[in-house]
Amino acid sequence: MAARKAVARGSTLAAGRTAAARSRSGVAAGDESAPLAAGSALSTVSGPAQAPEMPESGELLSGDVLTALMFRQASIDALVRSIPQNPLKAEEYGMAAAYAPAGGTAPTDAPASLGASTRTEGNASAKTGSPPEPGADPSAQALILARADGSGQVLTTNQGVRIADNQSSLKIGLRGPTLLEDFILREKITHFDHERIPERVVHARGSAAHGYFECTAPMSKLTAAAPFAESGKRTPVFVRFSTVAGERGSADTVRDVRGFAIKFYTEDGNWDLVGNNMPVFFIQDAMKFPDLVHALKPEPNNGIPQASSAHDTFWDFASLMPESTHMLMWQMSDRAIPRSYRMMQGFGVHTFRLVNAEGQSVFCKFHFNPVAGTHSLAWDEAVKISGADADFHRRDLWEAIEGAAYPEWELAFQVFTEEQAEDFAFDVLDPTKLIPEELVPLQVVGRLVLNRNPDNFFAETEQVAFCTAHLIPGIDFSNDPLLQGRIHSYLDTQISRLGGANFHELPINAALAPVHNNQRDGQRRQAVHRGRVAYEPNSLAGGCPFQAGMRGFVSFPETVADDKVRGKPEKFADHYSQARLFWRSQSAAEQRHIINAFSFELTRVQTPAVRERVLSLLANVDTRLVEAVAAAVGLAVPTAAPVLVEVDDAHLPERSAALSLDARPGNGEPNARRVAIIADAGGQGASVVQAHARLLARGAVARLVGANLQPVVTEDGHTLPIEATCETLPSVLWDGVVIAGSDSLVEEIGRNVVLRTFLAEQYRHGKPMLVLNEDTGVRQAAGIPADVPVAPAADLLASIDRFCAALGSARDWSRETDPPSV
Ligand code: HDE
Repeated sequence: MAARKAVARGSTLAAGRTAAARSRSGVAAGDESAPLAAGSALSTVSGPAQAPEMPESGELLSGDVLTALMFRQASIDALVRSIPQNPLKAEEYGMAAAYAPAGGTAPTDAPASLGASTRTEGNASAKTGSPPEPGADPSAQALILARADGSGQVLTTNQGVRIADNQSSLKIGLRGPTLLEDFILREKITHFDHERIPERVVHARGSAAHGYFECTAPMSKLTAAAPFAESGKRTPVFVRFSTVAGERGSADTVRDVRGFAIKFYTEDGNWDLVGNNMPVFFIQDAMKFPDLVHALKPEPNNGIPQASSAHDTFWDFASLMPESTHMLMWQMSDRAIPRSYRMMQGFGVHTFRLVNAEGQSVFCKFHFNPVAGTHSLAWDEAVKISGADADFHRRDLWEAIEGAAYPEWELAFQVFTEEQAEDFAFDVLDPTKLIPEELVPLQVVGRLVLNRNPDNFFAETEQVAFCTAHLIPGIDFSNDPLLQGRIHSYLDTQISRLGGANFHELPINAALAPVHNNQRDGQRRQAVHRGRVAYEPNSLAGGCPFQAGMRGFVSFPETVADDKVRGKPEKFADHYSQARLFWRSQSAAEQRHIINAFSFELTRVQTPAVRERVLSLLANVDTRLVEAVAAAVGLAVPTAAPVLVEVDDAHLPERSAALSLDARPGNGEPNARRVAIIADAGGQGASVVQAHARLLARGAVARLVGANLQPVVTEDGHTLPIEATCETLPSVLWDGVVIAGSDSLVEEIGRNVVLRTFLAEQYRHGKPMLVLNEDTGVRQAAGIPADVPVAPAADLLASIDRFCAALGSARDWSRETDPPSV
C-alpha cells in the first residue's frame, strides 16, 4: 500500500518538472525553433563534436536558460581555444628563467561570469547573496566583516533561534530531572567545553594591539618591500608581545626574554617579523631549539618552576652550550624585566636580506627603538608585581592605548654588504652575535605606532598566527641556520594550534592583499570557491589565477655550491668576545644587577656542579663578574671553560654605548606612567588639586590613594575622591609618588606599616618621590632619606615638572644598597 502511494506521487512530480523546465527555457511544447544539441547544453556529460555557435547576445547568469547555457559552452570553447598550449612552459627552463620567472596574463575578453560554478548563481537569496565582483576576495578586507555586536539584540542559539529562557534547563516539573532534548543547554555547554585551544609551545603569554607602520625615509633603493616605498605611506600592523617560558596564565613581569612579533598587512601580502626584545639568541642552529625549550620549561617530573629559568635543567643545558653565554648576559640583565612592553626595544635578531626592484641585495638587521625609551623594573619590584598584578604589562599596554598615549617605536635598518660581512671577525649568520652600531650605524626608516586595542582577546591576540615564512617581495632570508629552521616551525605549529591548514582565513590572519590560488578544502574552510577549476595550468578558467612572474616573490638567486654536511662555520666557535663587549658596555648599576641575577638564579639551582659549570663560562667574560657570583653561591672560581678559538677583542669596540640602557632614556616624558598621590584630610587640598592637574597635563596618570575609598574632605575644604588604597594597588604598581604632607598623615605613617612600606619601596626601587606642603616630617616618619625633594608652595608646578622629568628617566639606582637600608 505504502509503495503504491510513493510511485503515484513520483509520477505527478516528474510531469510537473518537465513542464516547468520547458517554460523556463523558453521552448514551448511543439515549438521547433529549439536549437539542435540544446540537450547537451542542459546536460553535464557528452556533447557534439563542435561547440554550439555563440549566440548573438548572451549572459550566463540571467535571461533565457538555454541561451545562457549555450553561450557558456561556446564561451568556454573559445577561451580554451585561445590558449592552444601552455604559454609559460618554454620559460621554465634554464638559469635565465630562474632569475626572472615569466608571469602569466589574464584573458582580456572572457566574460567574468565564466568563473561561476553554476548558472544558478544569479538566483540570489538572503543567504547566497549576489555573484561576486570579478576577481573578488571578500576576506581581504577590514575586520568589520567579522566583527559581531550584540547590543540591542536578543540571545539566540548558534543556529539563530531566539532563546526564551537563559536561566534554567528544561526539566520535568520544577524539581524533576533535566531532559536530554534540551538542545539549548547542550549546545551552550558543548561549546563551552571546547572553548580552549592549545596554547603556544613557547610565547604562550602575550598581549597585542593594532596600529600602523609609517615610512619616513623611502628605502626603494635598497628594497622593493611595499612598506618602505614612500615617505608617509602607512601599512596596517598587528603586534604581539610575549614572554617565552611561562604558560598562558603566568605573570607578566618574570625574568625572561620578550617576544616582539609584527604582522604587516601590506598590499603585497602579509609580512611577519617575529623578533625579540634582545638582539641575540641562545643557540646557533634550529637543531637545538627543542632541547633549549625542554630545559627551560618547568621540569617534567613535577611541573616546577613556572615561567622561570632559575632551575637545574635550564642551567645544566645552558652551561653545556657555551654559545649561549652572550644571550645569558642579556637575559640576566635589566632587559629581561622591562617596565613596559612600550618601553622595550625590538629586534629581528637574524640577518635578513633586502632585495630591490633590480634584484640587488644587501644584508639587514631590523631594530625597533621605543620613543618612550628602554626602561626596566628593579628585580625586587618585578617579583612583587607578579603577585600584586600578574597582568602588569597587559594592563599597561591596554591602558596606554585607551588613554591615547600611543606606544611608538622608530624602525631602523642596519644595512651591510656581503663584502663587509666577510670582513667582520664574527659571522653575520650566527644569531648569538650582534653587529655593534659602531661598525654599522642605524638608519631610521619609519615609525611603528600602536593606536587600537583588539576587540576580542581570543579572536585576535590568541588566534593571530605569526610565521617567519610570511615574506613579501623585497625581503628575503639569510642562511642563518636558526632562521632556516624557523621557516618550517611556525607554519607547522599553527596547523596544530589553530586546527588545520586554513588558519590563514581567520579574520586576524587574513591578508589585506587578495588571496587566489588552487588550495582547496581542509578543516574549517571559509572561502566558497566558484567554478570547477582548481589547478594550474588550465585553459578552462582562461589560465587563471596565473603566476605573477617578476611581479611576484622571487627568491634572491644566491650562489651556493658546497658539500652536503652537518656542521658550523669556524667563526661560530667564538663564544665569549661579544659577551665581554656587553659586560664592558654596561653601567655600574647594570653590572650590579647582572651579578645579582646570576647569583639569584644559581642559588635556586640545586646541583653545585651545574653552578660551577656556569661559573666556568663567566670566567671567560669578566673576573669581577665571576668572583662576585662565585662568592654569592659559596664556590671558588673554577677553571675557565675551554676557549675554542682565540679572538682579539680589538675587533670590537671597547664599549658599545647603545648596549646600555643609559643610552636609551627616550623622550623623557611621563608617557602614561602611574603616579600615586597620597593625601589625607589633614592636608592642603589646593596643592593636591594643582599637582594632580599638572601631572595629568604632562601625560602622567595620577590617582589619589588613601586608606579606603571614602572621599577625603581636606582642611581647606576640598573633597578628594580617593581612587585606590595602598593595599589594593601597592607601591610596586606605581612609577612615582606625590605625598600631600600633613600632621595627621605623618602620624598615620608612624602607625601604619603598609603605608611605610609603600613609601620605603618607592624609595628603594629608585622611583621619583615628592612631598607637598613643605612637610619634612613625612620623610622622617617614613624613614626615607632627605634627598627626597619637598615642593615649596611657590614652586609647586616647577617641582611637578622636575618630578615628571625624573619619571621619564632611568631609575635612581644610587639608592640601592647592599643590604638594602630602606
Ligand atoms: Fe620562536 N616559536 N622559535 N623564536 N617565537 C614560536 O610559534 C621556534 C626563535 C618568537 O606572538 C612558536 O606560534 C623555533 C627566535 C616569538 O605569536 C614556535 C626556533 C626568536 C614567538 C616557535 C625559534 C623567536 C615565537 C610557538 C628556533 C626571536 C611568538 C607558537 C629554530 C628572533 C609569536 C608559535 C606570537 C613563537 C618556534 C627561535 C621569537 C613553536 C623552532 C630566534 C616572538 O613555532
